[in-house]
Amino acid sequence: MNSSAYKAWLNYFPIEDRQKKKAYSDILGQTIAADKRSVVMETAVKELQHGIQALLGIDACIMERPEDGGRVQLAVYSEEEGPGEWKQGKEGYTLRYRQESGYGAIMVTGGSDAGILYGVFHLLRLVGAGEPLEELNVNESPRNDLRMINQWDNADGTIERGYAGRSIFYRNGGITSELQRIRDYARLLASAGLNAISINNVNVHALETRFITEELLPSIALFADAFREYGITLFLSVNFAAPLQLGDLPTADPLDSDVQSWWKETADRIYRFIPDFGGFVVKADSEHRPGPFAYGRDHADGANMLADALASHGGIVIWRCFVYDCMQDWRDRKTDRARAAYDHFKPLDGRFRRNVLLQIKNGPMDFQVREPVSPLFGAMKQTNQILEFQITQEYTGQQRHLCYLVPQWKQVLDFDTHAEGSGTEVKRIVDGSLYGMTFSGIAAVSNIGDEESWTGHILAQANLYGYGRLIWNPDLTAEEIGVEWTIATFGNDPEVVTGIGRMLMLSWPIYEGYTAPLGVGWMVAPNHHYGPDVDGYEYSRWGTYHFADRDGIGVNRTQTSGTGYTSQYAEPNAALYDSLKTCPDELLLFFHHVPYTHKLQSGKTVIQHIYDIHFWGAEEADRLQQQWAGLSSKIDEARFAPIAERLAVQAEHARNWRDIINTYFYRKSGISDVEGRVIY
Ligand code: GCW
Repeated sequence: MNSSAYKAWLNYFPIEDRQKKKAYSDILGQTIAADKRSVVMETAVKELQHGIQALLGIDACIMERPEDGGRVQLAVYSEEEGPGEWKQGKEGYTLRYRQESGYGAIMVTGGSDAGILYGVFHLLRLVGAGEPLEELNVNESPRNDLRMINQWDNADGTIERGYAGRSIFYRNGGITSELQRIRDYARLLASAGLNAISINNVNVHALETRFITEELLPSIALFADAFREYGITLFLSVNFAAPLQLGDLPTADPLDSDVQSWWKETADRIYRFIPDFGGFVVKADSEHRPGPFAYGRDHADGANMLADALASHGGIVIWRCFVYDCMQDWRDRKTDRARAAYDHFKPLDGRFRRNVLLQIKNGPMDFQVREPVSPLFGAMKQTNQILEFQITQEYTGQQRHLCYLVPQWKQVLDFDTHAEGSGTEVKRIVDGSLYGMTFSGIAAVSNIGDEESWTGHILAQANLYGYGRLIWNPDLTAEEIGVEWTIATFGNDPEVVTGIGRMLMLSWPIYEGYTAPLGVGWMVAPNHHYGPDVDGYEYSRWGTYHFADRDGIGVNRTQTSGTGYTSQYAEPNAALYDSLKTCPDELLLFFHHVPYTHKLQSGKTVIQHIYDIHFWGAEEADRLQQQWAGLSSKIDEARFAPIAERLAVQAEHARNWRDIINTYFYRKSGISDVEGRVIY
């Protein structure tokens, strides 16, 4: 697989400008000197050589004696021996230009071999973008320690919520031995700055429960080897009831000493095969997965037991907070799914071991196109936390629709929780700095499968890349990341860069526009979650309702007359959301039930907003298609055509969303569109 779609943002288009090419060649096209050759350093050198070859058509040679120096030098510095300005930490790096007598040289120095690998990818990205190297002076270090990807891949080869083919890891119940694709994936992830991966679905079925056995660990270890080459640590999702389900013990009670020993032996076994194994990801007592509740124990008991098994090896437990009642009665108006994570976990603050992290979804529900930020961020001051995003577009168009999610994630990271007064943004909580957490970071559900393009919709590659770049540095803007990605993926023709940039940046508002309005969410068909189906979840057990009737719509989550969810936020957010006067429009229906005639902050009524935004969204979806068509001469056919096809499908489905949603609310409310547009 060698197509432009497969290469994604590592396309490395040959430099055509002759002057630039010469300037780069003089520096990069000569000699490479690299420190001690660990696996990751080998990778860094290989990537540098590959990039130079692709960009400049030159085979740079490797110095036999690195101490003699080279035009590009890769060196690890520790804090003590490094240059004075060194503050980068283990995965950080610096890129410097140095004028030697008669020639220029580039120094890539890292806090570790992984730092150097990141530095090499950065250097190549700059060259690909045509940036000058003279005066190069870059200092980088990741803001988040753990920068993780979660695969929701199943051993049968399917991917839960996967929209880009089947698993690259498993086929027909077996673990693949085709490691090239795995290595290529590792390469993409590392080049976006990611350093950890869990390789199986959090819903751990019978086959995957056996991944921790003597029989299957050798194959799992091969994955670990492939990821290790790129500085990526491997994790497994485990089944809390494994000792029971594998037939070894009559119980999985976390306080039972046999269970504790079973997990210790299991951990010892795993580390025999994978000495740098990262640890476990656990979905317990959630959506019918087994957990400690069956034994009258709580989440701290469960997580700590696993943490103790891993502790002597330096492993960690990532315990998910996606715990709620998925057997709710829709007639019961008091239970509020949004409250669940906080209600379950907040009382346990302070009880978790140092090597446990709680993994919290960005919002209180489930990766909707718009949700408020989970109130758990900032609420648990004595507990390590990791934030969970979803790159795979389960509720955001399933990679048939364009939806660049970086702006959404950016809003989450920038959200001020006020947990310690103003300036307590989510990004400062999850990077561990605020509460001095021992482990912290960000995880996200992957959007890749075995399709040639990795992500199905080629433009959805921007989400995988953008995720990595944003969590490396949450202060980057979504626009900057979009531009960087476009240049690396399609080259730096200014028309392409602005055109695609505009499409990316508008795509989330557009998608939100023609789907679920004002923070209400859902309105999709049960099971596969592709819409529109306004009442798809209205009378079901999942706790996700909009309560639309002839008079109004929305969920009352206020303190006085609603579910009280708003009180889970610190002030002033609690009051802000609680009051109809101050609640932001985009989240109005998440927090309040209002009449269709209620006036938004924007001055429009709710019903008119619904009509307007749906007409606008569908029109803009059409325009995306036209914008893309305008770039036809500038994009290779192999990528132009499939993207055009997706955009056509999107425009058609957007019209469908528009008409169904508008018609539904017109029929419910009996209120006409003031502009008299067609509603059925
Ligand atoms: O959104 C829901 C998805 C499930 C998923 C679950 C979770 C892996 O629909 O498919 O299960 O979230 O996050 O555990």
